[in-house]
Amino acid sequence: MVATHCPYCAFQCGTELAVRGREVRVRGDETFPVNRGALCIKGWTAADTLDHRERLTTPLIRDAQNRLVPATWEQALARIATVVARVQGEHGRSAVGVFGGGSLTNEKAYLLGKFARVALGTSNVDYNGRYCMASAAAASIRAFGIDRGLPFPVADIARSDAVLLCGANVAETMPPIMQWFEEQRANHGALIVLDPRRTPTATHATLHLPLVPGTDAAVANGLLHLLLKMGRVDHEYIRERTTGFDEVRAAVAAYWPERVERISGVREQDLVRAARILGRAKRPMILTARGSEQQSQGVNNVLTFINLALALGAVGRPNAGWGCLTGQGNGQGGREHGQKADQLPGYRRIDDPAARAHMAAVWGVNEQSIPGPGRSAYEMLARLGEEVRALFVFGSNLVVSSPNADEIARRLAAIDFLVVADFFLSETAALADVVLPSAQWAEETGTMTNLEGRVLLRRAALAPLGEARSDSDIMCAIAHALGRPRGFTFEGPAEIFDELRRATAGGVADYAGITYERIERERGVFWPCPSEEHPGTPRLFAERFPTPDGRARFHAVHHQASAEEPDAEYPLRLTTGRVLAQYQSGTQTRRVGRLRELAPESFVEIHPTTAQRLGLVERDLAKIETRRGSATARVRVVNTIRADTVFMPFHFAGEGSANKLTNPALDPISRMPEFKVCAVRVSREGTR
Ligand SMILES: Nc1nc2c(c(=O)[nH]1)N[C@H]1C(S)=C(S)[C@@H](COP(=O)(O)OP(=O)(O)OC[C@H]3O[C@@H](n4cnc5c(=O)[nH]c(N)nc54)[C@H](O)[C@@H]3O)O[C@H]1N2
Ligand SMILES: Nc1nc2c(c(=O)[nH]1)N[C@H]1C(S)=C(S)[C@@H](COP(=O)(O)OP(=O)(O)OC[C@H]3O[C@@H](n4cnc5c(=O)[nH]c(N)nc54)[C@H](O)[C@@H]3O)O[C@H]1N2
Ligand code: SF4
Ligand SMILES: [Mo]
Repeated sequence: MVATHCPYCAFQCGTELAVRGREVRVRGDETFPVNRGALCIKGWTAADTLDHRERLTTPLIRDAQNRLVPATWEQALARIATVVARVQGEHGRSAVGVFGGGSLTNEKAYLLGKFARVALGTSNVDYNGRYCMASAAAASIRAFGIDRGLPFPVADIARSDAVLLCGANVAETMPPIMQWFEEQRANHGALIVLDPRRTPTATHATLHLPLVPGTDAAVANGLLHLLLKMGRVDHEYIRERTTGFDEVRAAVAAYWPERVERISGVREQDLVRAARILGRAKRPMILTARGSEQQSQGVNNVLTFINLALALGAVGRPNAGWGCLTGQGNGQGGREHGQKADQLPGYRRIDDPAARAHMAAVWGVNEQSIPGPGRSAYEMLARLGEEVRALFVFGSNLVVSSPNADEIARRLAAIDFLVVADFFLSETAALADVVLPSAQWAEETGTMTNLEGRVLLRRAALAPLGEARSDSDIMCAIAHALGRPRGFTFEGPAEIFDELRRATAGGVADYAGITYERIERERGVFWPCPSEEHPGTPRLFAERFPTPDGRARFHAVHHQASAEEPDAEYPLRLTTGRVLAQYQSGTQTRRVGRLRELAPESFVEIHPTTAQRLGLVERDLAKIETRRGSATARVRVVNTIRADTVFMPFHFAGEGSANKLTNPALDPISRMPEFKVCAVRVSREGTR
């Protein structure tokens, strides 16, 4: 029995693997305190991807006939070395870009940043977390001086007496978390869900607020307006632990309930009821996820929810506060160790001279040789072929998951050289010049940091299939092939982790005191953990905030319209998201039989009155069009969605791909694309 963790989402359920030869069976680990044995269907079926017949088992190289053909590692590495040398010789070092992912272990995410800065010497490295929780991260840093998604363990949910859950459909996106909400309800706690759809999560709620997509800030400001009027804000806390409240009080004065209803569609009486529930609560908790965050106003939206939590005096109090539900398996660790364009390991800033000096010492390089900040994810992709002429991708299927995906596919096809490391020939890998076969979750060891900031150990139970190699071995082999081997020789992941510990020492996300042995013994260790004697930090902010004056900062923010509002030509709003049985761009889960049966194809959810007006019935094929592109999807007529809004999952490629439609308008601070709102028109395409 090998104790490890699920390969998918940030809940990182503890699992036990029964291994016989190459046959692996997964079951929930009842002793792991986060999921306590529960798994969702993706976790149960995770082993189906391991020896799947479509696994990549050798490198592939594009030949003269434009076909991807099997090759040896030597051939693939030689090809990479030649082309990288040429592209960098002609266009400069930053002409080679690197795109990483939040599913990489901490060791790999750390090494990817080092690979980019030290082996390639490029400033252009970023990752798919920019599409995920970057808005929450930026807001959290502004308000609290630190970004740890949940500043408390998930078990705290059970003891909060009122949770406001914003843009999160956790019943489908991390189902085992529902046990904590069920416990909360059994303790007489209330749950308010803010979502344009009555999702499976909203059906568990005391109160569902079905807002117009893109209007979270108006709702949050409206709630604070009411709480002030009801005399339910904690003035003592505000005085002692925060700054900037007066500006916020002035700003929310303009959000009286009738106006909020006009903007957001949330009925006045429901808003008042929500304010009463929160105002009465002793341990109010506000949680946000992608619904509120993936917007061109994503940072502002989160700041308004943080304002609310601060005004209630909740942040830093046990079983209360604000938190972001991080999404990807290592979405938390993936944003700490330097695969971001503006960041060095330990959540240090790349433009901070002290941070640069520290990393230069750890890496044994000259400080001047470390490049400065590069382009953020979408900005790098949107300029492919101009500034960036060659791209390495580790852990993202970006032609399916990027907004305005047709344009990104055109850009990728036009660059000089694309290298993709993956387990399967993803839609992105299919466009590559060189494809490298990566080891999967059960074939390599490494640490993951879950949504609570708890560092966990994922253990190898099998050897990599065929000639697949761990991404860290791949990065090291490329560095050697490029003739830049220094700092790219490791005995194994533990040695990379030891370097990561030194790299993060003294940083915000300090892992210096965490060891594989401690993680095993203690069932995970919460960062910051600056020394081996330090117990780790499950809860933040009890005494002070890591800001210069120790106080949390309020931010006065106004509702702003989404970048693209409906009009006569495109009269409906499109929002996008997830379903239970598929994961992300679907590379893994679309290949698992049981998941494919549950969620076989793309669809569009439409309210009955809207469907009737458009002449659409259940199972029709609808054509969905925006200013970016057009998609075709199966109609689902549901009364769980607003009549002015349609919903599509983004898990599918080809004609049904939601991202052919989405708007790449970016949040000015986090550079997060507006996946959750754009203007669409829907018409009947036919039946099938
Ligand atoms: N089954 C499954 N689970 C997953 C994943 C997966 O792909 N599949 N991915 C993982 C990852 S990486 C992530 S980031 C998480 C995401 O987890 P969630 O954030 O829970 O997932 P989403 O479905 O993207 O969005 C949540 C909800 O936001 C609502 N929403 C849309 N527009 C708005 C808006 O303007 N305001 C508000 N308040 N809500 C809005 C949608 O209707 C949707 O129900 O899930 C993780 N878990
Ligand atoms: N319209 C719309 N678009 C969205 C979203 C949305 O809500 N709506 N959500 C966004 C969010 S929150 C996210 S997180 C992104 C995610 O979208 P992507 O960045 O595409 O993430 P994945 O689909 O997880 O892609 C991971 C790819 O890497 C491979 N992979 C997984 N683990 C590893 C590994 O360890 N090593 C290597 N080499 N490969 C690996 C998988 O097989 C897969 O092909 O999508 C974003 N796109
Ligand atoms: S909730 Fe997330 S971590 Fe748990 S089994 Fe499902 S996909 Fe895996
Ligand atoms: Mo995500």
